Amino acid sequence: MAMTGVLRPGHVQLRVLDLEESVRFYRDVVGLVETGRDARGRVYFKAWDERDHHSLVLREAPEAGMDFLGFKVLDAATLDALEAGVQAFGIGTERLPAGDLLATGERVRFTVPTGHRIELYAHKDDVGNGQSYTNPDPWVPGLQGMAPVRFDHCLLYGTDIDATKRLFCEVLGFYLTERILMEDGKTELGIFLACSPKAHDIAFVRHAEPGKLHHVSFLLESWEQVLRSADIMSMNRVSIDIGPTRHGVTRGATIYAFDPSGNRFETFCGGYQTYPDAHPLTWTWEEVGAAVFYHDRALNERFLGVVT
Ligand code: M3P
Ligand code: FE
Repeated sequence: MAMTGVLRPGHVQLRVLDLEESVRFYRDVVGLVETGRDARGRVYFKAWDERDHHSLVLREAPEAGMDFLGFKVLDAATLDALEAGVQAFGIGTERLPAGDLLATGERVRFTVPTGHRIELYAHKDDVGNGQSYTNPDPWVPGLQGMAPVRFDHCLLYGTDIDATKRLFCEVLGFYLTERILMEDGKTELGIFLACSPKAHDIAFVRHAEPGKLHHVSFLLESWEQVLRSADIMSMNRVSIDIGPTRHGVTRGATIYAFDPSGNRFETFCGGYQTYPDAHPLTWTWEEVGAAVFYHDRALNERFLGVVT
């Protein structure tokens, strides 16, 4: 097997202001499948084509934002080895017991230098995608809303992206796919990191405040589905930030919009596939507009300022 170590972003826990309104939004409008509720009142969802129990967890809180982002790793031995690596890097870790998140094994949690809580875990129950593992049909009838196929990545805003990049690349096995430079032509404003052949599994933008969420992203299968998701946003009076458009960085065809609590989310398709031996792509400050929004070739005022 070629893919070892960290496999993929597996779950994100978001804070929402009104739980039931948010449940209706993520279930009926975004079109995720509700898979459980726990004793602490959290609600769990998965995208239809994911097989692990959940990829999104909602928690009601007075302020929006992200509690933590979890990555699934290959197995328990990998979890132990990466935990030791994070500690050797100089970052303390905490173990959360199996079952603390429904259907999920032990998690190793730590705070990265950008101020975000990141977790690793090796097990989550497989609940299937609604199709058989034998002779499956290609999709499941009766899906609601935008119906993305999977939770894909997060873009996080925080302080020390240089040290976070080192941690992800030197300890967690990620590689740099693209970066955006600041005016000085040296400092990285944004970094795009992959642990897979995706153009990014996580991205960071340098920001004065630690631990901020820019967006949670869900994958759709075609440009037509992206357009349809924009229609669904309009039908439901969802606040659209930008799009449909294309990112220069990663080449995804995208829409950014806001959930009822103001958390930004993205539905997108496309982007390229890559490998760890690919030369990272660099975007200069002069072209930052095209890097982020390829058609407008300019940032909107919300891109750098509005985060939760
Ligand atoms: C994405 C994406 C930036 C581009 C963001 C790209 C920050 O959100 O999914 O490709 O330049
Ligand atoms: Fe994105």
